[in-house]
Amino acid sequence: MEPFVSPELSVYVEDYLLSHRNPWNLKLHHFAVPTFLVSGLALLSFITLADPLHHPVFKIDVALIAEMGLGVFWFRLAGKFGLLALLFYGFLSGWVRLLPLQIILSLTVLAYVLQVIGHAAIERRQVSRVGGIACLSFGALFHFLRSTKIIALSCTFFALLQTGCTPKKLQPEFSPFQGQRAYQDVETYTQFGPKVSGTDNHKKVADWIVTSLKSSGATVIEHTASATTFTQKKIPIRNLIAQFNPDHKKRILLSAHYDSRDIADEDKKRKNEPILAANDGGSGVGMLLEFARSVQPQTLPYGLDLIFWDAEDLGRPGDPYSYCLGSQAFAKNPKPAGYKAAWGINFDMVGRKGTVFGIEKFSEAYAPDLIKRIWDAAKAVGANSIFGSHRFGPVVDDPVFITKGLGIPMVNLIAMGPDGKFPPEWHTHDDTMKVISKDVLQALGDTVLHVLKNEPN
Ligand code: 1BN
Ligand code: ZN
Repeated sequence: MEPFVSPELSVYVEDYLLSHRNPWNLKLHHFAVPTFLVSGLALLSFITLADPLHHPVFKIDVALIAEMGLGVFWFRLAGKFGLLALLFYGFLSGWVRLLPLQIILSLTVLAYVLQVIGHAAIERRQVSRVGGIACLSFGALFHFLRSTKIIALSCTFFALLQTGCTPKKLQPEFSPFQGQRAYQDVETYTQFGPKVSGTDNHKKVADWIVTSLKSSGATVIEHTASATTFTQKKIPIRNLIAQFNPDHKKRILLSAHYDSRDIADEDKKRKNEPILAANDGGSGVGMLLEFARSVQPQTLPYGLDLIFWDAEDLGRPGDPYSYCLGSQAFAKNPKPAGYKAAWGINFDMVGRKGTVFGIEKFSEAYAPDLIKRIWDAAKAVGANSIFGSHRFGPVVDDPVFITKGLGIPMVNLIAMGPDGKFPPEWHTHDDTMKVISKDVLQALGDTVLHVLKNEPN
């Protein structure tokens, strides 16, 4: 049966239903016909004043019953928003006169309105929500004034269409992760020379990262502070934060440090000279810059933050709190203030040939579900060769301060073998491009994008 509405309106409504959640795949006429039938019945009862269901106390009439019936339709079609909108309408139009019920309904309405406002802000659907609320108010007003019920019903109809339908679930999409481009970034990173916090090279690499992030469309903010190293040197801290969908409340965090160590204390020669840090600095930077390029923020039902920690590697061996000065400063005084994310992954020394990631014990204690998701994702994308089952640590690294300070569960992906040792070039002058593998970067990128794509809505 064709809908009793103009073709233009029919196309508009059908389009609307197609692009929104519509679990029973309802078509306009599935509810337009009953709407008009019951509206006619209501109008008839109103004109003739013959209201067989009239009750003096509860003020029940045919229209109420009819609209409650429609409410069931809408509840199926539109979920709780549709039903709550209907209750709101019923309340306003004075049908429900029992005080306790009115109080409950008032609270429900308040919760509903807050939820609508919240959703509108998050989903940027202000126009349709506002339109819905406007229609709803008109409907209620008409009914209050006891004008023609068909007008009231029509308003309710459109109000529910507007407010009741929730947008289709977003399917997160990413451009393919390109290990080659991440590798290229690691190379550029090493070409800056050593990047010790507070030095000229460090400033240059930070500016390069910011430029790259901005060209990927991120909103970049900087968290600055000052810190004292274990040698009592005062250094400026500059954590770099790239945000995608900065207005979303739900956030996911990917992080890595971008500074490089000031000494090669694990080397046999030139122990006091700074290192290039292709893996211990560069690999995490390469991963994050490539994530920034592959993100398609408009498809994400969450906000994504990429944080580049400063001053991770100026510590004294055996003194864990002398490392991670950037993340420690952030945890004390985050930016944006009150910063929180649902979960996070940190990338530290992730680009080495032959890396097999094990399970770091802090991560296991604080984010066991996320570990499972990452390892399962690796299987799903065929990257299981870089994920093993050995457990190691705990390693005090940037994510520990973020988890403990801000309550964000994080997994640290860091190359430590079953023997509890970092790779042989760690904190030596051999940490150069020679140890980096674009295949490892690729496999890790594919894995993490799989996790991000399958984040529950
Ligand atoms: C990791 C890579 N870290 C520094 N570069 C932090 C750390 C240092 C973790 C020493 C354990 C021991
Ligand atoms: Zn290091």
